[in-house]
Amino acid sequence: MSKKLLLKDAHVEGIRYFETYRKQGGYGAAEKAFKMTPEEILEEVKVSGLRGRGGAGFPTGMKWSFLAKPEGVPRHLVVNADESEPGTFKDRYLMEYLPHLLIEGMLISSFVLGSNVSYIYIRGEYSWIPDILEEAIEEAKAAGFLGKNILGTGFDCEIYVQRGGGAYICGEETALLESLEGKRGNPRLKPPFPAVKGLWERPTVVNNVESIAAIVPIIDITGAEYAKIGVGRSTGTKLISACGNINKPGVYEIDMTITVEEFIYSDEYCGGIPNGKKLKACIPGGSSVPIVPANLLLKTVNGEPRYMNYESLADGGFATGTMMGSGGFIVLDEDQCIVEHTMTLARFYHHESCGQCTPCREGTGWMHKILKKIEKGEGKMEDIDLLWDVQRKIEGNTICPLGDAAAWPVAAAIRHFRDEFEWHIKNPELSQTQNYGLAHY
Ligand code: L3W
Ligand code: SF4
Repeated sequence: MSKKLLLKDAHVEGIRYFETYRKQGGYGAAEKAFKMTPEEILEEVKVSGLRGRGGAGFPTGMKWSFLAKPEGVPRHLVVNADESEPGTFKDRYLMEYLPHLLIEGMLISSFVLGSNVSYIYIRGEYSWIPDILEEAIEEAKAAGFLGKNILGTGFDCEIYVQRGGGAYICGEETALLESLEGKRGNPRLKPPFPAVKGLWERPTVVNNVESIAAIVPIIDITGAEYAKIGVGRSTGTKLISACGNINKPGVYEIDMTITVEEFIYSDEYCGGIPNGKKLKACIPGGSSVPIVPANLLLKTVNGEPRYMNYESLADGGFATGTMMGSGGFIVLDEDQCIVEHTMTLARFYHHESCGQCTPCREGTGWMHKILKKIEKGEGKMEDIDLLWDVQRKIEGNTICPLGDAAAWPVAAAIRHFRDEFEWHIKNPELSQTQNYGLAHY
């Protein structure tokens, strides 16, 4: 059984409220941290090996150490709670059930970074969660864990919650900052990175909800102990939101040593596939990461079992591997149509493109059009090559990763499931009425 660090108290009744959270030992890590220097805490975070839980897996301690500290310029911590990646709902769970874990993590992180005013930028569609967060902030403030002169240390910290307008692109960190400044959420060119020029051109650290929540157990058990959980550079625990054709959809905390097979089939996690259906494919890290067929999902290119961690999922690179991404684990059984699925994603990315870059603005639209044509049984064989060509022209040629995120699913679908695209073209009359018994397992 995986060790629980973040969700260990998730089912304690009333854990959403300060009193219960405190009774369970809550804010103990903050009290411990305030007896340390910011440099000592930063060292713990570095030693823990924590990697960003939003998708990129960038080492958190390293990001924090990049924060510029010009004299007299305020610095900010911004929590990215704009969780909009299809298949990803683990931050929602954390904020809804354990708001104080996030606030305690923010308090410790703000202390390290020297942020007296920190923000949570939350996805607009999570309309009921800002009230939960704001209530928790008020409770923490009343108990002296936020506000002025926290625990008599002289450190001041306020946390504000900002609701997004419901645009996927505002999860990209620089678009988020633009939106937080009150502007249209268009991504900025990087560099400069937010750590140097972020919110209102001030040095800013943008971290995912789960990354900041993980600071609490790191301080509780020490960075060295946290690093012992997991394997290699995949340290600690990771939240996975599991959905699709599984018996037990939900949010699971795993320690990154379990195999993909165990995650899908064991009763502790997804509980297998309904109606005894076979596994066709899976997208393990949110819609932006490459889809992987069952045979490559259950073992690596070297024939080793594939594990639920950053390295093992990426084994083989983009040709045969995928990514841990945000941990949005989408399972597709044998009845699912890969062409339809890829078309749905293409429609999403086209709709969500901010339109600044021509390859993304135009390319996502073209990919959607071609996929729609093939899916309806109106495609030609050349359309598959055209689709491949369009996605190639997007990848690496845009301001932000949305372009890559739109291209990768299409590339992976053609690479692994070309026969399904061909089936649609060869069987126009069956195209919309029948699903596909093509074997990929
Ligand atoms: C200072 C440097 N900072 C890098 C920072 C950078 C950022 C972090 C990672 O995209 C991925 C994307 C989605 N000095 C720095 C530096 N940084 N070099 O490190 O940067 P980067 O560019 O590798 O990634 P990103 O722009 O943060 C995130 C993928 O995640 N994704 C998206 C999921 C969506 C959600 C959601 O809905 N919650 O997570 C899923 O896989 O495609 O590739 O902070 O500033 N030299
Ligand atoms: Fe906008 Fe797409 Fe360019 Fe990102 S890649 S800046 S979403 S047009």
